[in-house]
Amino acid sequence: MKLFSSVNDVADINALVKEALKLKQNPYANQDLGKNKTLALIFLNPSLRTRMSTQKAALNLGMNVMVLNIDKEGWALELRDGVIMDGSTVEHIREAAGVMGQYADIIGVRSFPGLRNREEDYSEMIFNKFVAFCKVPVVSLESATRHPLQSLADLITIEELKTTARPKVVLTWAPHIKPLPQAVPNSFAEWMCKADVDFTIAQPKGYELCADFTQGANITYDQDEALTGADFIYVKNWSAYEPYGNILGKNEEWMLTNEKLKITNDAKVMHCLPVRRNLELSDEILDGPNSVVVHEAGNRVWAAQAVLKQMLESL
Ligand code: SN0
Repeated sequence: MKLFSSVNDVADINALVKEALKLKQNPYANQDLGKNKTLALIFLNPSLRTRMSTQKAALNLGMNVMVLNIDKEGWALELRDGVIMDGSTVEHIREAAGVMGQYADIIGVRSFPGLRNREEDYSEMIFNKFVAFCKVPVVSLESATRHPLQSLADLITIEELKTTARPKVVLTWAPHIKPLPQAVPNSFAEWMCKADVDFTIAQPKGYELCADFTQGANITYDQDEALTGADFIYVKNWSAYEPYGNILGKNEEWMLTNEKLKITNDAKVMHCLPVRRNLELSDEILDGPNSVVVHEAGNRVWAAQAVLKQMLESL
């Protein structure tokens, strides 16, 4: 594997999940594979799970790891071509990414969307420039429109915890005070549409995701209808795709509670984290027996390790 930016870069998602679960059983079996190989993790935005789990995954494979919080510790990056750099930007992404490719065998990049210019965000301008200029394999650590390592960890979690062959999985919108990216729900939707699950998305009117990511999903504005008989509930806020990046009212009644769990099949509750308690998800759910959010975050290691292993094998 030379690029991991979406589910479309994966030849066989079931095989990748199996590989991840095998690594979970025997994390240090491939210590020689990463010997003298270097992973550089480049963050343009904050991270806890992605940073630590990807670093741990690389160490399990015997790799060396370098982390650069380029937004705080690097030179201010210029992304546009053909401009006179007489303002605040110091270094062009062409040189910056090119240099990183000299130091690393694999590069991971995190870059959130600006949520102002939809065309720019959905063209994955920043992520694609890193890919083009660094000239080594690149793994997405969440880009403007997708978070594939998260989605792979989510699928691993569902595979591990499911009690029926084809579980009902519901992605439900949750309230928030800030406009958040569509990357996590887009990505979760496109992975679930390819997985062997019965997949439903529930959201208030106006929060429809870009249809490119939701082909084959059941889509409803009725949260109760969606939750009925659910085996897994994936809770996430996102801002509107149209008008792009907007918040369309509080919709506080969309927060999941124990009362709402009664109509589910004792559903397991998932969230990519970070989660704002009692805004997106109630204390009673997060501290109760149905929450699997910490277990899910634990699986981020095996998702990253399965992907890095395939990349190392193709170097
Ligand atoms: C990010 C998102 O894409 O929704 C990262 C998720 C892995 N979440 C946030 O930016 C949360 C910010 C906040 O203020 O709650």
